[in-house]
Amino acid sequence: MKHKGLEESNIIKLLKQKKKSDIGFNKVLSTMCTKPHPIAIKAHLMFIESNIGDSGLFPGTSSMENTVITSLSQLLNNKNAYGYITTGGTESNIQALRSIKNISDSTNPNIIVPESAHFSFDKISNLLDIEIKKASLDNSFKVDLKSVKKLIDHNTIALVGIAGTTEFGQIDPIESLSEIAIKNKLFLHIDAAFGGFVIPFLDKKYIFDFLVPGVTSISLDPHKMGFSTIPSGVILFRNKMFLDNLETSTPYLTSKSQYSLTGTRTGATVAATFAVLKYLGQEGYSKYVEYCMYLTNKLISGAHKIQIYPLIDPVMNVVVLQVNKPEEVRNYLREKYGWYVSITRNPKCLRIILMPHITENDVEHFLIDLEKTVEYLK
Ligand code: 0PR
Repeated sequence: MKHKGLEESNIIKLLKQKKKSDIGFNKVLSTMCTKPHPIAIKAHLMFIESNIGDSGLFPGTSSMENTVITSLSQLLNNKNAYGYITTGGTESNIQALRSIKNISDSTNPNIIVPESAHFSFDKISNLLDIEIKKASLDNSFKVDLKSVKKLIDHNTIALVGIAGTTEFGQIDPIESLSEIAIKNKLFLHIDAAFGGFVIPFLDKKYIFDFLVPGVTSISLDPHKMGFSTIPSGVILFRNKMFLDNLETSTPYLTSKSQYSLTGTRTGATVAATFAVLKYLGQEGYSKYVEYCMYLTNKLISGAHKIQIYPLIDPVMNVVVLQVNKPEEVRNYLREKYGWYVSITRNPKCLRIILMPHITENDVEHFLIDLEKTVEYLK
């Protein structure tokens, strides 16, 4: 740090320069985030200094958090769910498993997650000292129930199901996982970080939430398909016991205890999430999901025309395309045409997320560039 500070205009100039080299969202088909809704940005800025880590100083912000938790609990079919606004899917998953570990009395606990689980579960293994057993997938890239059953032993404390897998956008068979969990007296955490703001608004109905009796917790992220600002996630628990098991006393704060992972906790994303939920309502979210699914279907039918086929019929706005030399295709698309796509791990395919910042025109141009790329790399 220099001894003397700079003038504001110089700082703004610097910031503009830095912002210019960020890619942002233009031609970005690899991200599960999108531009926050303008109302979320407004709310975020209004509450930029709010810290609900010391919630007694910010009762207004705190009441917005309660409203968000109640609204999302209702959306996921449990009027009595408990939870809080986290920094995203990783924190939500950590907290769900931390609570489960605290409740269970195993000295050497393990959990069973699908092979398709997000890498946040590898962090959980390391942080919480829980063994992570990975169940294989079936040919539609859902978790294979036989594999799950085989992995259960007397140290297993929980199963994890994914509603909207990071790579395939697939939904695990949550009702069957619930039956296995109940039969074996295991907790069942659902990672709906991506799918939580998609599945309830799809035309086709999938049962993945608290309606399923064995489901004990669900993560869903307002900063993905929820149009809120980063960092906002939500963890919901079926009942209060789970939250109680995360409680830490905070003797010198305005509140007696905390159950969040972080201490100081921004209220800005709480306000942003509150505002965008109020603004869009279920109707607004349904329209966005309908738009993303329209783009998804447009991409799939365009791909068919150039003899490129999806690995699975897309369930949500995640498309996995089978191409030869996927890494080279990805690199060429970026270097030659400026498109950002990613690659799935197993099998290696192109992964494309049709987020609301993508336009119809983008999809058309992408298909043209994809055809030229595949032709060039033949
Ligand atoms: N669970 C699932 C199913 C996820 O897809 C993700 C993130 C997480 C948990 C973790 O959420 P946080 O990253 O909020 O902690 N999925 C995306 C991914 O890893 C996140 C992402 C978003 C990555 C934007 C890149 C990007 O540009 O692919």
